[in-house]
Amino acid sequence: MNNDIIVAVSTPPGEGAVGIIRMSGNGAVHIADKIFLPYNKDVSLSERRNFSLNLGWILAADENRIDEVLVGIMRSPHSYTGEDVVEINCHGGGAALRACLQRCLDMGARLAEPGEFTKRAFLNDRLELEQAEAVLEIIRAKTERGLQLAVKQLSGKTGRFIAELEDRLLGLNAMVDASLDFPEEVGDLDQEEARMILQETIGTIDSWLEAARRAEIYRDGIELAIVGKPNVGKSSLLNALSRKEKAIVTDIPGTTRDIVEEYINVRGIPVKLMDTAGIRATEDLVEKIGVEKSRELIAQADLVVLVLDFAAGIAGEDMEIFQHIPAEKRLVLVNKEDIERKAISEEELADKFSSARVIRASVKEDYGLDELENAIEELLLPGKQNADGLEIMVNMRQKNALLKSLDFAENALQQIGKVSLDCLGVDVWGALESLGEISGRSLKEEVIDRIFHDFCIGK
Ligand SMILES: Nc1nc2c(ncn2[C@@H]2O[C@H](COP(=O)(O)OP(=O)(O)OP(=O)(O)O)[C@@H](O)[C@H]2O)c(=O)[nH]1
Ligand SMILES: [Mg+2]
Repeated sequence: MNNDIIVAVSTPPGEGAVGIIRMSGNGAVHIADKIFLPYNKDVSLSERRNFSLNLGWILAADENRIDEVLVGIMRSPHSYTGEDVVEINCHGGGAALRACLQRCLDMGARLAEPGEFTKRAFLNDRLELEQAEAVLEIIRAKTERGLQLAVKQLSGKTGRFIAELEDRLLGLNAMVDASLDFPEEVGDLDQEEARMILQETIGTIDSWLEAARRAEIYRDGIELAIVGKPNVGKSSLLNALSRKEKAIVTDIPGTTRDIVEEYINVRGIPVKLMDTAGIRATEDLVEKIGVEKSRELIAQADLVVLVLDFAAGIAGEDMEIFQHIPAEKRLVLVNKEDIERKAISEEELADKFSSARVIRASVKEDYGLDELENAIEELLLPGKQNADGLEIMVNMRQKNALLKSLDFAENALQQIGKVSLDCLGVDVWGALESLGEISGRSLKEEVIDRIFHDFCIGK
């Protein structure tokens, strides 16, 4: 095991009431002792109780006081990393914190690499691999909702789920191996049961990948493009949704030339809004470039709101843009509902946009925006009511492992009865091993145990 002492500032950069320096490694308390002058000089830091908070000063090399601090001690193994951990609570702000950090380095600690405290927690069996990964997700979570999901993973939900899957596949693996190695005692493989186990496995992995896709939306957010003809109220919509006066709004068509971006939070989903130049056939070179960009954005965005104007009616250009938007990304917002003389009828809307969700709104009077937010959520997370709470954080590595496992399981299911037990075993083993990449569990010994346990061979 790595025995050096690592240290880092563990609070975010910038001004704050307190800034915390965290040091981990056996001997960390000793290092802190050398640079710390306690209020109560009779008892040195090394002699203090575990989990005590100790008031005093951090001293410079020339014994001048750098900062008044509170030092917390958590000795091995009862700490986050499982090693001796010292936390020095300094006053926030750069200078004192940096000087304290430097003193720890002077005394022989080294600067921690990103994520190294969590890595040590994993290496010292304080955290499961997924829990360690969840900690990193927590640090990165963008919205409250994303944070809740990360916390859920940390509590071991993922771990239990994987363990169940592994267990089922281990059973199947034992069935295959037993029929292969002890045909006399065990007989042929029960194909019906094997099929059932594989179907269950595939179903579970599928639903898990779906839950992961939902969680990804909360974690990574989506991009939403606002498109439509000039002057329909696209920039007004961006301003209303973000509650800022970010984009310029005028009654002159062609006001927006560049793409204006703003981040908002829709029911916990981080959404990047992109307001575009009004799309129309034009001779103006600058506008033409803007229109071209709008087309690109439609392709790139996860959702597209086509804004229409009750005052202006539906033009050929509107239908052309609408056709450009893939069906699963389409939302139509008919704006300026507040005006008296409407140029768009209900029949026309029903007729032309039957395949899309149509929302009547007045950005000016703050009407219909709630419905728009609902529609965004429903398009992204269909069936949310039923599936609420079933989101699970999965990172790239875990997702790839799941896809691999799914692949093996599907192969195995197809091959039952068609190939030798040997070949079937390879796929079942592959499915298991891919899951092992997530749990970090080595299965080799358990497989052997299972054969002897389930079939009582060699009793
Ligand atoms: N009556 C009424 N006017 C609105 C509403 N929403 C926007 N407007 C007005 O419509 C005009 C155009 O608004 P913008 O938000 O600049 O429209 P845009 O689609 O961004 O226009 P371009 O940038 O030129 O493409 C402004 O005068 C707005 O005040 C609404 O709900 N009702
Ligand atoms: Mg605009």
